[in-house]
Parts: sequence; structure tokens; C-alpha cells
Amino acid sequence: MLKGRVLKSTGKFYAIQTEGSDALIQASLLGKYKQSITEYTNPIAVGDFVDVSQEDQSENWRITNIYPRENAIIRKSVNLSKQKHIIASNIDRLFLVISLKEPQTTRMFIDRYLVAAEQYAIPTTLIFNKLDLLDTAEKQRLNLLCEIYQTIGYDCFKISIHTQEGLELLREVLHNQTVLFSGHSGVGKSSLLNYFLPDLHSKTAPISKTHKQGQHTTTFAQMHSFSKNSFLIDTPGVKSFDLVDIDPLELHHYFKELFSASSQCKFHNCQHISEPNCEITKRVALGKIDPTRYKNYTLIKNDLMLNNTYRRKKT
Ligand SMILES: Nc1nc2c(ncn2[C@@H]2O[C@H](COP(=O)(O)OP(=O)(O)OP(=O)(O)O)[C@@H](O)[C@H]2O)c(=O)[nH]1
Ligand SMILES: [Mg+2]
Ligand SMILES: [Zn+2]
Repeated sequence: MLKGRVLKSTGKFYAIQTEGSDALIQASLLGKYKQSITEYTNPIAVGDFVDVSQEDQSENWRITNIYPRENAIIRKSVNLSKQKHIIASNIDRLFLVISLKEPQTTRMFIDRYLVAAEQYAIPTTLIFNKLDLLDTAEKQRLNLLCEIYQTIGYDCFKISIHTQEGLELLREVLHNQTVLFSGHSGVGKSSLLNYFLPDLHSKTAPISKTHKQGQHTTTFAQMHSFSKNSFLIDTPGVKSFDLVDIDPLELHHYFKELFSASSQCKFHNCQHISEPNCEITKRVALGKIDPTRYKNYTLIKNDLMLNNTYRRKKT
């Protein structure tokens, strides 16, 4: 039996790097896991630590044990589905790759994704790519956006893979950790990986001319060794991000700036909507909390409450 880490998953086979070796083992999943784990569309995710064993007399490797995950980015597989999809696990940092146009990443998408990262307290860096496409007014808008998220506590990088602006600063952050690259299709995740790992030649594709959207070029998650103790994970683009396992009454725990203010609300169970002496609505009115962040908090909260009702009715 050997312990290893899942570097790639095609759904049927998993590429495992075993401890102390550079060689990859191709393994499949023991039947009991396939049946027992119906909660997830992918019971094994890239980043998982597993044990693998060779079947008697054969050369086939099987995954016989999955170690508990330290953390993971998990979303609903599709809207209203009960199944969850694990984007990757056991990561040290999330790089949320964003482009303001071609394709556009909305504030709502960013905030939903940040909630998922905060569920497991995964440190997140916002990477604004495609700087070369922005005119002066759009660059000013981007600067304001970075200011908002930096004030909350998220590092922001403004880069262009085409002009290579900002890329060397980013390289310095990559060492000694497992970094997950995620975001919409077409924002440049694989292009970014190809820059840092020039031998990789990961497939990239232009965004569609008509809809200015990505074409879902990367189809499965894959982890690549970058330097000693450093791994970079490329993932398929996600269209939307539906959250899982969040109690709407606790949503403010996952908005850093709301959570830190909430201890000063009059009521300990304040939901920060219309309660008297709510520190959060007070700070929004004073311009100390960004109004779009607060609005997204209320919208996501409504969404979670509706979803809970739907589920209760169905089950
Ligand atoms: N103008 C401009 N285009 C870029 C930049 N970075 C990447 N692109 C282009 O954007 C397109 C999509 O890039 P990909 O790297 O395939 O995007 P992805 O995020 O991996 O997309 P999926 O694999 O579909 O999730 C390619 O045509 C890239 O050349 C940039 O900084 N500026
Ligand atoms: Mg890609
Ligand atoms: Zn409050």
C-alpha cells in the first residue's frame, strides 16, 4: 500500500503521485466508494490524499482510502441539483482569475466564490487579467474595485498575459503552496499556467466571437508541480457558482467585513437587514461597507432561503 496525492481525475481514472516518487500511478476507485458516495459527482477530487493498493497478482492499482480533506472548494453540480462537485481539495490558496470583459466576471460571481472560499477559510487572491483590453475609464473602475477588495483583506493583482504586465510579481506568491486557479471559462487560467510552466503547453482557445464567452477548453482539473513543495491546479471554467452547506442565518460569517462588524450589532442574532442598532447597515449608510457587497449579501441570503424551502418541499 502506498500513500499519494491525486493530480488528475478524468472521472474514471486517477493519476496519483505517490510520496517520495516522481512517477505517476494510474488508479481506479474501489467499488465501495463509487456506491457509498452519492453526495458528490466526483467522490475523489484533485488534491485529495489517498492510499492505493495493487490488486492481487495484477498490475491494477485501486484507491482504497481517502484521507479526510483539510479543505475544499465545493459547489452545487448544477443549479437545484442535490449533488455537489468538488473543484479541488487540500489547497493553500485560491487564485480567483477574473476578467472585466471578454468574458465579463460579475461582482456577484466574485462574492459567491469568496463565500465558498471563506467556508473553509481558504486565503484568496484576486487576479484581474486582460488589463490590455481596458481603456482608461475601465482601468479606473478596476482600481476602485481592487481598493474595495483590498480594504476587506483580499490581495489583488492586475495582470495581462498578453503584455506580461504584473506576471513576475505574481510568480513570487506561488512558492511553497498548493494554488488553485479558478474562475469563468476564457478568463485565462490555462494561459497563466502556461506562462509559469512553459513546458506544459496546456490547451487554450480564443473566446467566442459572438458571445464573448470562453469555450470550456479545459475539461478536467489537473495539478502540476511548479517548484519544490509547490503545486498549481488548473480547472475547467465555471459558469455560475451555487453554494452548498451554508445556513442563510450564518451567511455573514463568510463576508469578512460584515462578520467583523457584526459583534457590535445590538442583537446577537442580528441578520443585518432591518434590525434596530445594526452596526452593518449603519456602516453601509456611512459608506464604510461597500454597498454592492452588502447588496450581494442580501441577494445570496434570499437565494439560500428560497433554496432551503424548495428542498424541504421536495424531501
Ligand atoms: N487580450 C487578452 N487575452 C488573453 C489574456 N490572457 C488570456 N487571453 C486569451 O483568452 C483566451 C482564453 O484563455 P484560456 O487560457 O484558454 O482561458 P481559461 O480560463 O483556461 O478557459 P477554460 O479552460 O475554458 O476555463 C485565449 O485566447 C487567451 O489567449 C490577456 O491578458 N489579454
Ligand atoms: Mg483552461
Ligand atoms: Zn446587524
